[in-house]
Amino acid sequence: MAPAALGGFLADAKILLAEDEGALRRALARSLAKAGCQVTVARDGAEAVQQLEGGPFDVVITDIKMPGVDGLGVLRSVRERDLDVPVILMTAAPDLRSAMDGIEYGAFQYLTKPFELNELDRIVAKAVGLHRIARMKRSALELGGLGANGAGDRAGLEATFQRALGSLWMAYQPILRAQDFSLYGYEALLRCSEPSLPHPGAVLDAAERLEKLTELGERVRRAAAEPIASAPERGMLFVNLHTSDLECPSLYDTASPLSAIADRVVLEITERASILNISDTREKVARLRALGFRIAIDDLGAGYAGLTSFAHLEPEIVKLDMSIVRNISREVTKQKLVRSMTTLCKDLGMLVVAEGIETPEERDTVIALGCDLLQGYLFARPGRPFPDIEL
Ligand code: G
Ligand code: MN
Repeated sequence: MAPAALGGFLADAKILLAEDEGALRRALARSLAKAGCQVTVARDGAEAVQQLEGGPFDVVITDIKMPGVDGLGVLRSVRERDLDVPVILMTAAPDLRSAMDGIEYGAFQYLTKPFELNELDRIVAKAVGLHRIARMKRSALELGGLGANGAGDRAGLEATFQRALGSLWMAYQPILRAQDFSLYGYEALLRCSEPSLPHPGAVLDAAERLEKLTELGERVRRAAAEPIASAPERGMLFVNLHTSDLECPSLYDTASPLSAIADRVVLEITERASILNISDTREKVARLRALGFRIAIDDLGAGYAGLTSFAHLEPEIVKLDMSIVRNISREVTKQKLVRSMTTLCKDLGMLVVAEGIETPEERDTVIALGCDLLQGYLFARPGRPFPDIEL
């Protein structure tokens, strides 16, 4: 029996038990039922995955080695449905590799066979208790307005990220010429309808944690290029790169969808992440130019100080971060800064974009200060291809 304090957790706890070995399955099920649990049994992994439909469960207990879908497969399926339910893995032959996988994927605990039935009761009771805490934590986050905040473990994060990829789409935001408000082009912006990854930064963070930035970057570049053929006017396409995309061979592939329209594409490289850890930046950027791409520095004023990004990228276009544009009509320091930037950029043959323009005052000030291109909610919010400009 579990200690008295924990024993209460077992009463009516809903348990899914997956074990292909009949005698052991029956013994475990009997013992858990005796402790008050409601036990659903599965004779293998595939059956366990089916049984998940009848959930939710408080705890899932699964053997690791089973024919067909194994214990880690069960764990992944569990995480596609429930970010928090504890999964206990059982194994006769503990090997470090599968143990590490299991823990990384969010297994709650390992049980090495043979184990005492009391031991199982104790661990299951603890799992039920901690599951309740995890659910409360999630509600607290939601109440605090922080959102469900995704999964706490790798299997959950993978499921979340796959849903994000599945629902990925590109929003487009017009960029206008300051001189006559005509359309210069569109910036393609990553969007998805996965609620726990509510903004592009969250999708990128998830990709980074899963080491899937390359996959995400390729998806974004392909998706960004797609509707351009049907754009109402022949404009430029601005595409955001993550600095790590510079290491991705497909970026330099002459046959990629983006390369096919390279003479209309501006690749934006953000100031927010350092390019110092990218090797041979100059050479890479030269290869991109040889393909026909133009380069922009994005979010200038929000990231690193110093010359590195300018010196390494020698951009054709500079995008001022919206934090500099905000309230610029009332802040003299910002005005001076932008004036110096536009003067300098003009001398160097670079165009300056003012991003995030929200008010007529901001618009008029950045135009007076010499910005060449304009972007922001005042003209158009990012939307499905292709939003109209409101003047
Ligand atoms: O980092 P980058 O500059 O690529 O990001 C642009 C982001 O800013 C997009 O997510 C876009 O939706 C958002 N954005 C675009 N225009 C405006 C604006 O006028 N105001 C604000 N607050 N955000 C904007
Ligand atoms: Mn950008």
